[in-house]
Amino acid sequence: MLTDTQLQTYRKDGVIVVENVFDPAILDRLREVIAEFVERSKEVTSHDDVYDLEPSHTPEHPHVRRIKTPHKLHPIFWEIAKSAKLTSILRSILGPNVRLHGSKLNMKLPHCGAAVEWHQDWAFYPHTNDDILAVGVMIDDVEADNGPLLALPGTHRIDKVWNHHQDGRFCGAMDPTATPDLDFSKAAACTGKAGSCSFHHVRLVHGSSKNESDKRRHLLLLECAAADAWPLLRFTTLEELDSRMICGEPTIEPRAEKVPMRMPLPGALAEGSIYENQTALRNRFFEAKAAT
Ligand SMILES: O=C(O)CCC(=O)C(=O)O
Repeated sequence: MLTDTQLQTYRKDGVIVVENVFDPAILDRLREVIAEFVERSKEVTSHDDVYDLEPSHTPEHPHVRRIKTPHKLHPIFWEIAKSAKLTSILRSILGPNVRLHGSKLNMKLPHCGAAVEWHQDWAFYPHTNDDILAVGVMIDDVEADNGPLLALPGTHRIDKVWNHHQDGRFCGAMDPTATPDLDFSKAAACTGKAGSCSFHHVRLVHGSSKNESDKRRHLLLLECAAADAWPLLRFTTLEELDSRMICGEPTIEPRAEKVPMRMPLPGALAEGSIYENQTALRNRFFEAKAAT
């Protein structure tokens, strides 16, 4: 359970970090599972349904940038999503009925972990209401220099979806030169010991810098929605939707709220992952920043 103060902070800032959600034993098991995935990536030479690869990836030096939808690939990810401590926090924020929207494991190796440009998750997956958040399970200690998630507090309360298009197509990122209403210097880093979790609102503006350090940073992102938030896109079947319930009961009565929306259509030139989508972005914040 969250304290009232933590809940108020989440409502005001749209982001909180909670320590000690997962114990060392499950993190060790998770690291072993990840190591097996990395071992198998040696057979892979280009992005596929499981792996998003760093440009430097080779069979000798496997550099995996992301494991896609890990909840579809190994039961440990459901064990984590449904763990008692995590579900009690999710219930405090989203109510009793919570569905997994999606998952991804972002992997930043020492000196080669890629940046993610500023964006709102909401721009990727609009729903009938915005009681949705992403949990960031810190598999390694996350510090200021190994590429933490960076969040702009309070931006989830601004009644707007920023433009994530370029040249008429979705590109999964905001042009930092076209956002005079945002002060990126106010970004807060979500840091914490391994086993801590960050929780960020689906409309919060956030990004992530490169890992310039010699420490690894693996972050498991679990996208969680109130069960009555129904996706406006990529809907498959009721059975599939209901199979992703984390806790509580599913519903066929979506709750429609007056929320700003902008569809991620037409789709990105490079599909597959946010890293691929964002390759189209001309004005880059993190690369430009690294170059100065
Ligand atoms: O890896 C991170 O720090 C977060 C990246 C992110 O926001 C995303 O993958 O949507």
